[in-house]
Order: sequence, then C-alpha cells, then structure tokens
Amino acid sequence: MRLRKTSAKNPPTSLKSQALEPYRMHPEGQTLTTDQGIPISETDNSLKAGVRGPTLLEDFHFREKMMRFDHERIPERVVHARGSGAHGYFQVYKSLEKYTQARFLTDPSLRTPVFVRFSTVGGSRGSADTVRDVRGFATKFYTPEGNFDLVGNNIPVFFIQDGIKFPDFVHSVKPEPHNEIPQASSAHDSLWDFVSLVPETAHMVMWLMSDRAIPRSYRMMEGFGVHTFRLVNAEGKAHLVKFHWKPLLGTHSLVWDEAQKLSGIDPDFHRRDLWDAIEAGNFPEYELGLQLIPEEDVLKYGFDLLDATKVLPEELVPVQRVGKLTLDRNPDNFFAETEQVAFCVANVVPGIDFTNDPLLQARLFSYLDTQLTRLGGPNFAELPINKPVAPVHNHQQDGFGRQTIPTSRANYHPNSLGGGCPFLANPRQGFTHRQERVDGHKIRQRSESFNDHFSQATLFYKSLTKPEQEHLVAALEFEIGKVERAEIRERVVHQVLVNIDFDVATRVARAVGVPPPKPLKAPKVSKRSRNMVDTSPALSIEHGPRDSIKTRKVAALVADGFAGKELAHVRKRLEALGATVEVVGPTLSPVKSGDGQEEVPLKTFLTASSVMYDAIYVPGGAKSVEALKRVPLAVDFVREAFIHCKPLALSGEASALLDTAGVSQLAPPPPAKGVDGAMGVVRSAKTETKGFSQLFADAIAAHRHWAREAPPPA
Ligand code: HDD
Repeated sequence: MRLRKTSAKNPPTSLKSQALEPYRMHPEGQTLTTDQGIPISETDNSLKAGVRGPTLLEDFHFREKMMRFDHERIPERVVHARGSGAHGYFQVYKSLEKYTQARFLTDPSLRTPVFVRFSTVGGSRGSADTVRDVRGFATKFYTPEGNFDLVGNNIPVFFIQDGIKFPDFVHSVKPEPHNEIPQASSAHDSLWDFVSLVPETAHMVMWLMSDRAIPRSYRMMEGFGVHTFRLVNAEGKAHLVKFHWKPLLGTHSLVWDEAQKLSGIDPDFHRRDLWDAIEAGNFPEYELGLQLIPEEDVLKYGFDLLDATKVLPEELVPVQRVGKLTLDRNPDNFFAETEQVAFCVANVVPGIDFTNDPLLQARLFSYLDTQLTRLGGPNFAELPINKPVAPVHNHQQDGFGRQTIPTSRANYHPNSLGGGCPFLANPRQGFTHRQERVDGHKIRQRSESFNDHFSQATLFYKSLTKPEQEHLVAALEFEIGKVERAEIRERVVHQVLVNIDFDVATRVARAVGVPPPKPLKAPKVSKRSRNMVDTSPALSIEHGPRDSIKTRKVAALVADGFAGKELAHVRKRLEALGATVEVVGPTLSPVKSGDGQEEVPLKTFLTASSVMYDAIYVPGGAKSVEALKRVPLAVDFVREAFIHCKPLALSGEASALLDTAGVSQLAPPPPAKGVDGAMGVVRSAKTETKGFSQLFADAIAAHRHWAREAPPPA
C-alpha cells in the first residue's frame, strides 16, 4: 500500500483510509493509457492526414482526452463553494450512554474516521479565503452505524428563522444579479436592504460584523451545530443538545485591513495554513462540546430553543467537553475528496434526532436535493469520499453513475426470491424517529416565541471587550458605508441598529451620512422574552485562552551584518515553544551575520509580507538595520505589523525601525536599559538581553495588542 508523506505519522489505521485505498490511483512506474486501458505512446500530436494536414476524427485518444477536459467542471456549491478539507478521527473521552445510544459517542475505544470541510459562504470556488464571511465547519463521521454529518458554522446563530427564507437571504448576500458584483463580500446594497427589512437577521449580522468573521485560521475558530438537536439513549429518553467545537489552539482573528490585503497577497491563506499545518504534523484539534438541556426546558431561558437566531449562553448551561477531533491527513486529491464530499444534515445515526426548528426542517430537504444537480444524479453516496464504512444494503436501484453491482434478483421488500434479504434491523438498533405528539392547525405563521430579534444582538455586543466592540462598529461603518442607496443606509440604522444599541446606531449614522436616530421609548422586545444574563463573556474571543504560541509564524527580517547568535537563540527558544521562525531577507541568496554565521532566507521582502505572519522579529546589528531602513518593503513589514497590532521584537539598533516606519509616536518609549514589552513591542537596549525571547513569546501568545489601535477620530 502506498501512502502520502504525512502517513508516516498517520498510518492508514483509519477504516475510512483503508476503504479509500482501492480507489487511489498511483501512477508511479505505470504506462500512460486511455480510459479503456489502451497504452498510449504519443500524446503531444494529434493524428493528422500528413504532417501539415487536418486532424482526423479517427483519433480516439485525442477525442477522449478533449471530451474529458471539456467536462471537468461540475456546478459549484450554491453556497459554501470555496472550501478546504481534511481527514481525521474523533474519539469520545467517556461513554455518553446516559444521553445517547450512538456508538461513536458511547465507545471510548472507538476512533471514528471523519472528513471535515471548512468553507466561506458567499464567494465562488476561486474566491479569497480571508473575506468577511461566516465559515462553514462541516464534519462527516463515518461511524459503524452509518454516516453522521454535523454541518455547522463558526457562528452559533443564523440569519433567518425559517428555511423558506434561505433563497431570499442567499440571493441578497451573493453578488447582485445585474452585474455579478461584488464577489465574496456582504458590503453591498442588496444584503443590507434585506437586513433592513428582515429584523430577525439582527443578531447574526452583529456576529458577521465581529472579528469572528475574519478568522486567523480554520485551526483557530470555534464550530457550532447551531440548531438544537436531540440525543436519545437506548431507553428512548431524550435530551435537547447544542453541539460545539472548541479549538485547542484557541480562537483568534485577523484585523480587517490585514484580511483585505491577504485576499490579494495570498488568496489561499486559510487553505495553505491548514494544508501546511497537517503536512508539518501540527494536527489541528478541536474538542466536541455539548450543552445538554432537559426537553421540558425548551422555553425556560427567555427564548425558544427551536429558534436558530438565539444562543444558549454558556453561563446558563455550561459546555461539557466530551471528545476530541484530530485532523491528521490532507486529501490526496482536491476534486475527488473535498469537492465531491456531500454533506447532509439529515444524515443522523441512531441516538441522534432532529427537533422542529423550522430552519433545520428546511435543511433536511435542501442538502439531499442540491447534490442531485451538483453531483449529477442520485448515486453520490457511492462516491468513495461519501461512502459509509458501515455496510450498505437496500433496494435502491439504477440512476446515473451507479458504481456498486447489486447481485440479488429481489429488488423489493418483502421478497422471498432473495430469502427476504436484506433483513430489517432489530428495532433497538435500527433508526427510529422519536415519537413526538404534534397537534395543531395547518398554518403559515411564525411562533410568537420567535418574536424577539434584538435582545440577543444587544447581549452579544455588550459581551464583547472594548476593542472587539470598536472592530464591530468599524465593520458596520465600512459595510453600510459601501451601500449606494441612502434610504437603505438609513433603514439599517433606524430600524435595526437603534434597537440593538443607541450609541452604535448614532456612531454609524454619522459615519454613513444619515440622520441621527432618536432614542427608543421602550425596547422593542416581546413580553415573553428576556435575557437571563446581562453579558456572556464566553461570546468574546478575547476571553478565550491566550497561553500558547504553537504553530504561530514569525518572520525574522535580516540583511548582511545581523546579530547571528541572537537570531539563533531567539529562534531556538520560540521553536521550542512550538512556533516557526522564517528568515526573510533582501534576496534568496545567503545573508552573512556580523558574527560570521550564514542564513539562507526562505522568503524575500518581495515574496513575503507582514500579513503572512503572526509576529515580526528584527535582530540587532547596526549594518543590517541600516540596510533594512533603506528597503521600503522591509520598513513596510514593521509598519504594517505595528498597525495590525502584532507582536514586534526589535533588538538593539532595530528599535529605530519604528521611527523609519513612522509609528514610533504611537509606541511606548524604548527602554534605556534592559528589555521592555509594553503594548506587544518588545525592545532591548542592547542585543541579546536576558528575558527578550520570553517577553516576545508572551506577546505572541497574547495574539494582538489592541492598545496600539489609534483612537477613533473626534
Ligand atoms: Fe447550509 C451547504 C452550514 C442553513 C442549504 N451549509 C452548507 C455547508 C455548510 C452549511 C457548512 C457546506 C457543506 C460542505 O462543506 O459541503 N447551512 C449551514 C448552517 C446553517 C445552514 C450552519 C444554519 C444553521 N443551508 C441552510 C439552510 C438551507 C441550507 C436554511 C436551505 C434551506 N447549505 C444548503 C445547501 C448547501 C449548503 C444549498 C450548498 C451545498 C450543499 O448544501 O451541499 O443545500
């Protein structure tokens, strides 16, 4: 069996990986053939009548090659078209049999293979990764009882409450139909027109404007199942459940200016980050978290748990961490795996069931339906990446692209010709929909318990730290500021924002040139609704763990004459803590240090940019620093890292680069002796000062240093 490079660390112990092996094509040492297996000895010239004559129709190799090329594209996903996938496994810490009979949640010895696809929502397949958008976080668990798909996002709520509005919402956020502008951006008239007219979007829009919508990495974002689902145990007892993914590297974001620049400099930023981390053996890990709620508490928390525009604050029902997901293998082929993987919210296993959330109910239809167009027929579950590891036997028949070969004469149930096979599962093992009494009029109406659209939007805003709030307001000013029609800008401020926070509405009104709002007399919330907490600190990214520098990327800027020993020391220290240090120099040719060492830069000031790194380090060395000062692109590194609030370590003479970059007036004064790390700018009076590396590591772990952000204009 032949395996990818990473497989040394990741032997094909996974059942799914073994199941994929017969489908993997290994061309090494093989002869070129047609699709029919006929050997081909010439593929650069078509068959012609004479060397300068016309091509002949008889050339079956040319026709097949061309036909296959002409049909390479399939329709991209109507939403979530841009994405990246990875294989891995999930293991539960201890049995959850009290709550569910699902094998993968009750057997701690079981390593369930998974395939995860992360995505953006609005952009097309070739769009940039770092746009402001929700991120999809879809996980296919190949369990012994069939596939379970947890098709979530990195934001715990949704734009709408009833799936019948999904086409309207998606049409409004996608590029506008007349000119197909803008690509992968929500900053345009139709989205904000929709938001201004559909107040149930308010809470989700606040999340979309927050730092959550510009993650640093797929490896550093949370995931949420969004809806309330049900877990059902072997006795048939059910609990309501909300699913969470908690990244072990913490949750971190970019800043907007950086995200926009990255869209041009490295549109594959997140895809590359995920790929490189897995290739390097830095396997992304997330803990599965559950909020478990007794069924009778569905309305206890001041809102309806069937309403997907609401969060259940962790302070009210804590998230229990029950197992771990590890992503340890990159796909072998993007199209065959990441593009052809088909998720479906309706794929559940015995022990997991749905609720009547009207958004979820609509999704149960949509995912199966969309694959028919996207994957060309009903047999997509037979594609290798979608095929369960559990055995599949039924009477489904025919259709485009059928792969398996049914061998029985009996293709119906019940039958005697096939000995009655396949048999029905034992009712205790087979999937049974939980019995639920449903009583009511056939009616097109929203439940009154879904009426409050603003109090959780306010709760979210109030739960953020000051810098996060400032980023959110700046995002609103940017996005609404791009809306051409003044009446839409005004409606967003006067109909939506003012109901969330008067100060935010007033600031945005001024920024986008609409009349200031008047304070509301009484908040527009339904009588039934109330927030049971004033703030929920868990909603803020900044309150998450900030204690590790694992997998962070640091650029070390050097030119001839840099302090070589110091670079070696700092690099060793940071790498021991799990970071990577890349040397960036004027060219890819070796650079000589002042103390006789040599470094070969991995990137140059031309091929790299500060936005590609988490932190910037400039070793001392008068000659090197003087050279860097004369390279505008090197100075840009320092300036941008400073403006993006990234950790900067400038040793000895390198401290002066802040002057050259024109930002020293925004930084604390340099230390006269020793080291100082105020505002995440670590400087030492001389090179190699004690404590320099540790202060730098602490600054990297803190991620960003918002104290540096310029105050908003008066
Ligand atoms: Fe959806 C794809 C997540 C609401 C209809 N959705 C899709 C993907 C994710 C989500 C992560 C990409 C899966 C992949 O990587 O292939 N969608 C969500 C979440 C929602 C949500 C978390 C709200 C809680 N979606 C939603 C609604 C509908 C859809 C209300 C329709 C009624 N979603 C689809 C779809 C897609 C899809 C059209 C497009 C491609 C696909 O399914 O396979 O069926």
